[in-house]
Amino acid sequence: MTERCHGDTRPPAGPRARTAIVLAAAALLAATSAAFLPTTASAGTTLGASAAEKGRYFGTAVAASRLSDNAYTTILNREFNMVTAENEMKMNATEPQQGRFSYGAAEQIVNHARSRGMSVRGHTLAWHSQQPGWMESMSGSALRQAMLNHVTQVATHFRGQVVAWDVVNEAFADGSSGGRRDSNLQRTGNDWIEAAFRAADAADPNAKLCYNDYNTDNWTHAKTQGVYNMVRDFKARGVPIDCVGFQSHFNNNSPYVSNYRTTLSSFAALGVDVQITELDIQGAPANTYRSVVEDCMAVPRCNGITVWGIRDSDSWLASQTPLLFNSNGSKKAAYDAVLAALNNGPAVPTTAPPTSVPPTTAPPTTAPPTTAPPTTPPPGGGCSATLQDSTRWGDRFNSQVTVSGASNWSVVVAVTPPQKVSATWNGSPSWDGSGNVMTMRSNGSGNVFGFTTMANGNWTRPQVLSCTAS
Ligand code: G2I
Repeated sequence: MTERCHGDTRPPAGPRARTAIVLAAAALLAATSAAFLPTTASAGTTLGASAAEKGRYFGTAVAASRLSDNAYTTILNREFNMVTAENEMKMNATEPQQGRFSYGAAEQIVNHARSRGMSVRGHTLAWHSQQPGWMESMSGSALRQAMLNHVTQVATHFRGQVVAWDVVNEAFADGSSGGRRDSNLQRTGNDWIEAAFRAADAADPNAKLCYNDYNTDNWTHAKTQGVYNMVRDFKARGVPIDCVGFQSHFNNNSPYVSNYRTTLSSFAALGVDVQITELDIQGAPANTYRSVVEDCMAVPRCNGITVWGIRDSDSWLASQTPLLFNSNGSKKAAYDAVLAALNNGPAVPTTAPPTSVPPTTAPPTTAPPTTAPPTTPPPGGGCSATLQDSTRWGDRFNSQVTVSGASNWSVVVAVTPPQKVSATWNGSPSWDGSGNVMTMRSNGSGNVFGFTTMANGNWTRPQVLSCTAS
C-alpha cells in the first residue's frame, strides 16, 4: 500500500539514493520475514482464502443491483476477498451532472465488501467510454479540467477504502498501430494519462494506481508493446504508477496465448504490480483457466486475479458461459481447476528485494511480529486459541490461529487501528462496528483458521481476546 512516495510528485531519487533505499528495505525484509515462506501445497477451500494464503487476492466484479439476491451474495461472501464495482464507479455513475457526485450504488458495494473483510478495486476514474452526457460533449482545456476534477473528487471520496484504482482504462488503440486510441480525452493532449495519475496520487497517496486495458495479453501484439512502452516511460520519469491491469477477456477471436506469462513478467520487471482484472473465458475451459492462474502464480508481482462476474447469468457475456459458477450457482470444472492452481502455486516471495521505490514514511515504530512465543489468550468457556505469525509481505501479514478444546468455537481477535483485516480463511467472520474486532466462528473447516492483516504502517501482532465453545 505504501510503495509509492506519498503525495510526492518529484522525479524519483537518483540512482545512488535509490540503491541505498532498496538495500535498506531488503535488509529489513530479510531480517523480519525470511522464515515464513510456505513452500508446500495448501488446502484452502475457497478462492479468496487460497489466494490470501499465497499473499494474493481473488476477486469478482459485483453489481449493486444483485446484492439483494441471496444466492449471489452467498457465493460472493464465501469465495472472494476483493471486489470491483462492475459499473457503479464509472464516470457516468459517479458524476451524472457536472459537479454533482453520486456515490450511493458504489457505496453499497464498498460497504458490503469492507464490512466482510474484502478489499475493493476502484474501476475506473478516467475512460473514453461510459462518460456522462455532459462530459461526452466537452473538449479541450474545459474537458481536461473536468476530468482532473473528477479524478480528484472521486479518489478523495473513497480515500482509504479503495486499495487500487484503475486510474485510466482502455486508452490504447486496437490493431497494429501500438498507439493511443482517439477519444475526447486523448484530444486534450497526449499527457492526459499522466495528468490523471498525478491527480489520483495527490488525492489518495496510499492507493495503488493502475493502468487497465484489454487485448494486452499477447506479448507480440502492438497494443501490448504500446502499453509497455508507456509504463516504462512513466517509471523512468517518476510518474506515479504502481500497477497494470490485464482485463483478459478471452474468447475465440482473442484467445489465451502461451506467451501470457511472458507478458505478465515483462511488465512486472518494470517495477509495477500486475493484476488480472476482468477475467472471463468463452466456454470456461478448465485447462485455460488453470493456465491463466498458473501464469499469474509464476510471477511474484502478479498479486491478484478478478473474474468479471460470479455466475454465468451475471456475466456481460452470459451466452458464452465464461465464468466459474453456472447459472444455478454450482461450481464448474473451471472452479476446481482454479482452486487447485491457487493451492499448488507458490506464495509471493517475502525475501525478494523490492523492485520499486520502498516507503518513504517512517519505519514501523512497533516491533514486527515474531514467531515465538505464540499469544495464549486468557482461558475462555471451554476452549483456547493460540495465534502464530505466518507469511509477512511489505504491506501486510498473515496470522494463523489454532483452537483446542472444542469443535464448535467462537474466537474473538482484535487488530490495532489503522490495521485492517483484508482476508480470512477456514472460519466465518463477523465484525464489530469499528471493524477492528473480529469474531471468527467455526465453519466445519477444522480447528485452524487464518487471516490477512493490512498493516497500514502498524505491525503489532493481533490479539486473541477470547475463545468460547458453543
Ligand atoms: O465490456 C466489458 C468490460 C470491458 N472492460 C471495462 C469494463 O468496465 C467493462 O464492463 C462492462 C460491464 O460488464 C457491463 O455491464 O461495461 C459495460 C459498459 O461499458 C457494461 O454494460 C452496461 C450496459 O452498456 C448498459 O446499457 C447497462 O445499463 O451495463 C449497464 C448495467 O447493466
